[in-house]
Amino acid sequence: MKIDAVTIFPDYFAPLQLSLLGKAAAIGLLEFGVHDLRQHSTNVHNQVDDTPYGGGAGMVMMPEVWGQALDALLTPDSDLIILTPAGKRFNQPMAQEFSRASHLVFACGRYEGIDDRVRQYYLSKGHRVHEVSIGDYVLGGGEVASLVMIEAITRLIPGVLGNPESLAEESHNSEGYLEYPNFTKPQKWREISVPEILLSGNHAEIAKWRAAQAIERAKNNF
Ligand code: ABV
Repeated sequence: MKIDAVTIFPDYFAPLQLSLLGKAAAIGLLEFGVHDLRQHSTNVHNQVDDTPYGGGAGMVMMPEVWGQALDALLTPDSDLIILTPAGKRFNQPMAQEFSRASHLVFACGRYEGIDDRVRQYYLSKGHRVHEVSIGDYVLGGGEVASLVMIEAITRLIPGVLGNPESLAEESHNSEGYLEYPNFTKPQKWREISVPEILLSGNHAEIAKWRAAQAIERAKNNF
């Protein structure tokens, strides 16, 4: 999978070289491109934003620079992801969907956002355009949100995760995460023992216990 990010802060993407993602890139499973939006400014001051039509606080990112940057990256195989707090909430099923894509382009805007004609234009040209948010809080820009998405998406690509069995594991809920509490050695730590059932070797009873724990935990999320 090819992943491009367009940003005014390319340094935010340094973590892509670390850990499993860095290794996946090193062996050619992933290919990352990070692009400085300012390189596409035609303005003498390398300006990329301007005041909003209709008035109001903040600045809006100008369509011309985004057009130049995205024209250079998008092909019919691309999915354009525009990070915005107003976007569709990112979740595990979306991560699964995107993990099957061949080219993701992350457009990282600042909070006030990108001139909406950028979205309109690429949509009208037949590109797949997704406005996405990672949660109901406001970030300074889309960079960290993109990193979150990239990590959640790429770990689902065969070969990226160290242990493929952790992906195949049955004990995940619909959002894709383990729902019961986990324990490892030592059997007793600071006077707290691992639940006896987990030492029993009775896999049917263990599965029942874990299911009950999962229900207990789920209650706390509502
Ligand atoms: C993108 N907040 S996604 C750009 N939750 C700026 C802020 C922001 C996003 C999110």
